[in-house]
Amino acid sequence: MKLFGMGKSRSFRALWALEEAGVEYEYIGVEFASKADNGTNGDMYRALNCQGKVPTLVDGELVLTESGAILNYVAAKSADSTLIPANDLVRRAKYDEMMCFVLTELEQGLWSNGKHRFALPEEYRIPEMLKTATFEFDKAMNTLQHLFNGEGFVIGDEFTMADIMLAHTLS
Ligand SMILES: N[C@@H](CCC(=O)N[C@@H](CS)C(=O)NCC(=O)O)C(=O)O
Repeated sequence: MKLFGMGKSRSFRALWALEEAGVEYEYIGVEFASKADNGTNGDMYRALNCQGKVPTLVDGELVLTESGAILNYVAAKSADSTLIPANDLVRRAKYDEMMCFVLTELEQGLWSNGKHRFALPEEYRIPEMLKTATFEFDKAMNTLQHLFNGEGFVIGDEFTMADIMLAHTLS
């Protein structure tokens, strides 16, 4: 497997997942917004990921974008079958709930904050969005406390990819 990523970004959660899974992989660092051979705007990378975002995982013919999908795929490839609940329907449902919650609710306020502080081209940044983003993040953090009390692991007493998703997002 090959993971294309960049330092402090969502690719770190995919890198962490590969390490936990104990699978063989090669990490290929890319450079944001560059048209160079290793750049996210270069032809090679755009052919893999049309948005020029990270992470991207390549496994043979499979090209996978979206960090949540990558975590689930890597867990399924691992010899360690505990990284994603497989046989217990209730644990799997709670796992999916946390993955979806982090990606759609918790990340939203954080990402809006990042986008309007540095990620978007300056002409699209709206300073007033920061107040809204903080409001939304606080709401999501309140909900998180109902989903997970912070003790042990996110899903019962075993470490899963949901721990990576939540810990990486909060960090
Ligand atoms: N939903 C995607 C988001 C990926 C994403 O936005 N990655 C950021 C880095 S954390 C990126 O590549 N941004 C570059 C850009 O927006 O052009 C995922 O979870 O993988």
